[in-house]
Amino acid sequence: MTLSFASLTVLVAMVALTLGQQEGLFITSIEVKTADGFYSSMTLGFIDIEIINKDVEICRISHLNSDENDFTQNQINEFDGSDLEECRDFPLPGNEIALLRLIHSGPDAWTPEWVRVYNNNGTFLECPDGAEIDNSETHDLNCA
Ligand SMILES: [Ca+2]
Repeated sequence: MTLSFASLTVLVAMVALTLGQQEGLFITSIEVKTADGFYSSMTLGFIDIEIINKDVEICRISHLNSDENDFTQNQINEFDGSDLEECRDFPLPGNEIALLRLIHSGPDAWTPEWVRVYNNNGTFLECPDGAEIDNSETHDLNCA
């Protein structure tokens, strides 16, 4: 079989595009779901998020907050743009998160059901939780 130069060029371009889609990924938004339980909501506490990618680079969001009323029982909150602080456009090579850490501060506990991290391809990694976080506790979540 002989490949024409044109078809070879197309093939190389397709491979490069596919690799580029995996290599050029970065965070565009984060969603959190608060569990469906009477004590799941949080109004007085704060949540920081640290994300470590597979190159062991770290970004941090201090006091996660959107324009909406966040961390309400059985609700999903979305954080994007400047809400994401250091994690805005943070690279996710291979679409992998080595670790996502939640850090609580303040007096009011929160129970997250999951965290989802969206990339510029429009897909997301989901990091399941389900346990209450309070005081100065941290939760180390795996995302897939
Ligand atoms: Ca808010």
